[in-house]
Amino acid sequence: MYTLYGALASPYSMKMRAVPRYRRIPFVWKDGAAVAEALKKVRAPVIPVLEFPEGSLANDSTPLIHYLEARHGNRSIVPPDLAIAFLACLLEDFADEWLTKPMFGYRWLEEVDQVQMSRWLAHIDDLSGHEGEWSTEPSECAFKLARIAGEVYALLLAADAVAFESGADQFTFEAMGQSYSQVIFKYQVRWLANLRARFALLGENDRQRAPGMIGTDWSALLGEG
Ligand SMILES: N[C@@H](CCC(=O)N[C@@H](CS)C(=O)NCC(=O)O)C(=O)O
Repeated sequence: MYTLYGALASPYSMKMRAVPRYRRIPFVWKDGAAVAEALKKVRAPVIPVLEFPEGSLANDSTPLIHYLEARHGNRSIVPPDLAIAFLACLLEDFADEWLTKPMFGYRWLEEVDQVQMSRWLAHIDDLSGHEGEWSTEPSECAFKLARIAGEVYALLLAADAVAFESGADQFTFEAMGQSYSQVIFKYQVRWLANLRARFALLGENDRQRAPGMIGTDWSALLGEG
């Protein structure tokens, strides 16, 4: 049996918990004091932490989701079409590493958002009863999100990587008419390399579909690597 350690207020924990629920993989959910104990057994002190049936513990939601994909076949959450799977991977990274920034404001500053977001979270929280079939085309919403990610997050990844390679401590980039600066984030440098490696693994046919699928900002950045 798996044990998942997390907290209700942690978006990464909620993302991770939704996966075994949808996939109908049995697990035990623990929060509170148990989390502090689990955090002693992993390198980066962040939640969620997954304890495997064999007893080892690991964290970082995206790789954990892929371990579960490798270990369990039913109700996979990776689309069978490789180009759509790449789009899904890109949107996940965008949500994990960029949408966390606006999330806090949009979710909690205004009362209307507090009500709306609480309802939305409750809706996707348990998809174990959901039945469906993969669509052959991503939704219009997925395309639009990929474009927004290309106009902002792709530029962050590019600026972060260039600054890291030059040995700088900080980087700055301009998007949507605004300037944004932060300290180098090595984790995102690794993710850009990971996205480029996945992009390179796509066959010729799927790579040609990429500009229409993920937008030209992304295909330029990922093709460079
Ligand atoms: N890349 C990690 C990020 C996990 C993460 O940042 N979790 C937050 C809670 S939502 C945390 O534990 N923050 C504590 C800290 O940064 O000290 C993942 O995808 O699991």
